Amino acid sequence: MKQISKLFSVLTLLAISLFATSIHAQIQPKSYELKYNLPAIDSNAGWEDLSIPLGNGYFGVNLFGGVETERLQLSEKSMFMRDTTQNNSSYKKIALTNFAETYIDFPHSWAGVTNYQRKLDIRNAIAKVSYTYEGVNYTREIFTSYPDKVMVIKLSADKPGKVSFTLRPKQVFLGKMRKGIVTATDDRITLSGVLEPYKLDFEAQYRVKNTGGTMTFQNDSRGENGTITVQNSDKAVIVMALGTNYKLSNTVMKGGNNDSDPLDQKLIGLPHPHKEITNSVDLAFNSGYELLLKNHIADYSSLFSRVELDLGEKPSDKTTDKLLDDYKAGIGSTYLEELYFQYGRYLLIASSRKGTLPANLQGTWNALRAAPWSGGYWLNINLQMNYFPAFNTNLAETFTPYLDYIEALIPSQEDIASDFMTKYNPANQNAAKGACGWTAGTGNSPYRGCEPNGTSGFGTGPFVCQNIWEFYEFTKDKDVLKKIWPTIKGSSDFTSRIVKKIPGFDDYLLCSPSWSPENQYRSGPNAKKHIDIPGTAYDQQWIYQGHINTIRAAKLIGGNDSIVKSLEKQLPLLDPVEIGASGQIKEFRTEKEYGEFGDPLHRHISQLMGLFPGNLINTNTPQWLDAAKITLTKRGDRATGWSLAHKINMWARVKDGNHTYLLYQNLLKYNTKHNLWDNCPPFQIDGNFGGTAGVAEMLLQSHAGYIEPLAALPDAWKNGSYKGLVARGNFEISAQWENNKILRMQIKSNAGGLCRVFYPGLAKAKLKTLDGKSVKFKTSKKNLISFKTLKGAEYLLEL
Ligand code: FUC
Repeated sequence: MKQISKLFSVLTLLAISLFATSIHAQIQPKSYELKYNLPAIDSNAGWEDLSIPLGNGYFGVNLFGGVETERLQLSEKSMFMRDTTQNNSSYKKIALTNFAETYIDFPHSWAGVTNYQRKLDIRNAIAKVSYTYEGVNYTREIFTSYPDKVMVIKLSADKPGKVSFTLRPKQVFLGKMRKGIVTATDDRITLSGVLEPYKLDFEAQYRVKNTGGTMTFQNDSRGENGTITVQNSDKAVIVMALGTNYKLSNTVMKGGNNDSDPLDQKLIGLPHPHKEITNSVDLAFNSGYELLLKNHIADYSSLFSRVELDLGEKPSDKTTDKLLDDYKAGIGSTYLEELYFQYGRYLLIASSRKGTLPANLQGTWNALRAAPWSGGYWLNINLQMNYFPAFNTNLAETFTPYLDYIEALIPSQEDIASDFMTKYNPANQNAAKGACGWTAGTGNSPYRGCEPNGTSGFGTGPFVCQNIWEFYEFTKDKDVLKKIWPTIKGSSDFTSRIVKKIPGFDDYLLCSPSWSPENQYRSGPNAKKHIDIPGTAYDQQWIYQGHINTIRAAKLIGGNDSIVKSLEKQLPLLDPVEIGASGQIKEFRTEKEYGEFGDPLHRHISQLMGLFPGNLINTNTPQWLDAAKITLTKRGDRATGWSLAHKINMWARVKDGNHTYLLYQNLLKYNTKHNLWDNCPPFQIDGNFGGTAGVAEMLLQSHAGYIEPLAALPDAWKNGSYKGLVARGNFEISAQWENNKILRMQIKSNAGGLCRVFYPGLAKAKLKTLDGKSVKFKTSKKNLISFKTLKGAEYLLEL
């Protein structure tokens, strides 16, 4: 017996030493939690700073964790209502509004509570509130499930008969623009109503199951405020489903672009969500808590657990608010830096899933009558930034809502494109109305597109397409390529027609009118003077980048599309990057010294779009890369949340790890709320997503034709490892490093094909398959190696 067990341990050791070569086996999944020892204050400021966000793509929930009353505030991305309390800027007139509130009243009092904890487990997307009151330990568990389309709440106590509460959903902001009621029957509460002007029908249904004790329902005399009361139960489970009659389509995106347009009632005739919601809530009710939880964890963790990052510290014991405040005071925490990175991935999964609308300016979360900037789809950078981490942090599935949305938007934008052609370049129109491709502008919503203008001009379409093209670059999926082709082709079709020669600007083909987003006003004595200079860097770089992407796509599609020739002919005339007298990349064509026009510290860094998210400016264009660094330095290290996030990605692309890290620290220190939400200010989700993408960009780059691990590693991240980041070509990369140098890399080839990797010392590395067979590679330039991969195979590089 003894001998057998000895043999067994020898075999185990052998197995460990064989498989120890896999980096994955060595990275222990760490616990990531937001945690607090207080409820969030019940106010708008408390919502923004300390509530815990949950979401399943379809809807969002913010948990406050009160002891007397729990507040679970609900959001849904199509809940647009006219805000009659605002009369200024148009973006505030029809805006995303709070879906409703869910209150749960308990016979408890904060004064008698001990051991209070409120947390969000990011690894499983489950929130928990627990405390002791009069000798009983109470627990609430809450999650939102994508597969079952419901919110699930479990209320329990460690002594029998102690669970008592009243469930009290509530309509908010009722008035001329919002009608609605809440009614209860048996174990069900229905909250329903309609919003103006679009005639949006909305509904939520709750069902309650108690174990032991009693359950009763109540309605007020007007039948408008139904509640359910559970008394002396052992535990209870509440399930809730919600939805609206909104359906994303070309028709819904057309018309109604002017606030008094009768087409504003555009949802009339679409089926009421009642049936679907009844179905979801009843199915969930019958499934029971355990099965719902199992489905949820299986679904969520299949996405979340693909990526791990370990920078050396154990999970902190501090509450998240304390951890952040200490960080602001200069007490570093690589755990917080990991947490913020992983939280961005959590938020993307929570706000963008197949079949839902894309993540909006606040992801999906909004407690206000009218969300700031309408809670819409802002295309001068914000929506694009939401999806910066979709591919490199291994969440490509979250991208489909973006693509669906842009596809629905295009028909109305085709008409706009024709109008602009007639107005600005009729000589080149050459096509019927609606057949000149498409163009985009800044302020879009689930209900309408918009025209290009000074906040974002003709470069916006190709900017939108950059994410779309990367969907293919990162997945190498031929079906994706076929699907995205008409969209990227349509964008280049328009931009190739709109550019023209302008007297006094040599033979170049320039965009005119042309704007540098939001930075069109001269600062200083001539403040507010409009700048009207053709061919801004923003437009020229995006048009150039769009042409390159479309040409590459066309060649892969195999068709001999006539557009390719004309795009290729235009490329040398687009002159996308010009270097000025300060060594900077010029933002405006007639600019000499840096900052001559516009605000030199402006949050939009439009002249560097070709650096990130574009890839025109890279190590193969060293002069441009140097000029990009000069420009970044001049733009400064402080800005709005999303702007800092953009700078993080750009500093990573100029390969300055320590400066990138400084910007990442600034984002955490100056533009982050205690629930780790990005604070533009106000709260905007784009900074979270851009920050997460930036960390990935520090650890892995692949935009210059090869994979470069730790391309911008800061000294502060001396030792570490990561698993599962994705490089273009669909290579999943893991790496381990010590003293800022890579020891080993693991490469999983998801699509086959040639793999090119650059890293100092790589020419001398050993390459083998995961099961130990050595593999030959070619060294083309110093330390740039390449080898053929088999689809599905994994490789190890040891330095
Ligand atoms: C762009 C930015 C603003 C803000 C808005 C939602 O217009 O310039 O800073 O983020 O989007």
